[in-house]
Amino acid sequence: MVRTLKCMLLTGLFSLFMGSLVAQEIVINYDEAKIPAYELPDPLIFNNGKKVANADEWTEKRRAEILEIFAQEMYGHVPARPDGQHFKVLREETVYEGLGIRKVVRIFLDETGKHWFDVLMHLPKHASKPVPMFAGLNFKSNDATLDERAGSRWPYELILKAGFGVATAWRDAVEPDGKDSMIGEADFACKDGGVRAWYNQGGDWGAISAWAWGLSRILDYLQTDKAVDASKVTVIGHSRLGKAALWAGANDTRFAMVISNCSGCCGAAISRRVIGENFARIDTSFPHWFTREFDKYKNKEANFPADQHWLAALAAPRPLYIASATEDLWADPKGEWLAALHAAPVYALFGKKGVKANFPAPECPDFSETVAYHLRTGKHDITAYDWQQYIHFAQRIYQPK
Ligand code: GTR
Repeated sequence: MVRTLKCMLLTGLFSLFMGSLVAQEIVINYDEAKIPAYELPDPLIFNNGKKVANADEWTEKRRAEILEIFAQEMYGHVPARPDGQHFKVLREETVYEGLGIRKVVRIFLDETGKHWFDVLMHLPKHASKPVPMFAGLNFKSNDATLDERAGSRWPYELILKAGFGVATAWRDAVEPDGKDSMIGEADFACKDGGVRAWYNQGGDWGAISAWAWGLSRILDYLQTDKAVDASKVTVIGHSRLGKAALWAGANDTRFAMVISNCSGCCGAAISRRVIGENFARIDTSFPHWFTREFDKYKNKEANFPADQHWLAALAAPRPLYIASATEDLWADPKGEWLAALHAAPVYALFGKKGVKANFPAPECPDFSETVAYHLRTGKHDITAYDWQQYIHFAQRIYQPK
């Protein structure tokens, strides 16, 4: 009898313990059949409930409302260009058997000379006029991209041969990708503490906003470089840096085109599908990417006042390219495509078209209109295949025959 009681007590305690474990567990769904019923919010309804009537109302009023929602509730505000910013070309050399020029430019963020990050540029050597550019951050360091070119993340020769230049800076030189990067004294802010610690004018801004800010600083430089056609700079990014590219393109309309590669949750993927990575997971693993306001949406995607097709639509009327990979279920390929699809009503205000109505098969890029999408066979990555599609798209847009 005593034994049975003891046993019951232990079982009770055990299930209580397990219960609290389960409560803390973040459930990840990969089953389309288990996606909750959801309704996508309409980007063309003003906060006051009125309908956006035309392109001017979008550009002059609604766009700013949406930008503010993402700044306030998800990423934090992106501050303006810092005073005293200036540039210095550190090195220039011919590379790839005369195909290109490699240039390293230091972006000094103020007059002290203490706060800076470096941009690695490749430009076609024999261009007869200023060239269109791709600009994006990298994960491992500028030098590492030189080794990654063969592995196709940064296929420099491919890009140069197509007549494009490409500029990149190391993500961590702008803002380290660590949870503690808000903390600490930063003398060389952009080397050690990160730009948020030094230039804390954005208030509570997450690393995604800091990276977006860094991308705009690269564009500031590109606007001064005579070899570059600054009216044709495409902001591009993969994964977390794809989130940053979308956010940079939303904030800074000087970017002429926006490319999101496998950007997933809080990038291009529709959040209300709650499939693959979700708000609770991303905000637990990477709280430093977001403003603290975002915490309240953990397990509450449907409460978020926007969804990611609104972020995609902030690229309008500029060309937008979203891409996914078949095995990248964590990033929800279908959800990324749906954001491209549902950005269409905003593009339509400008007489521009979005993607076709059917989710495309792998290796069947849908890029004949202003919003493009492709699904690549394979894993979470940015590959030469992806770059080839982006180049084709950009060639059509920038160099019409
Ligand atoms: C994952 C993260 C994603 C994505 C990815 C990446 O761990 O959950 O949101 O950004 O990292 O950046 O490679």
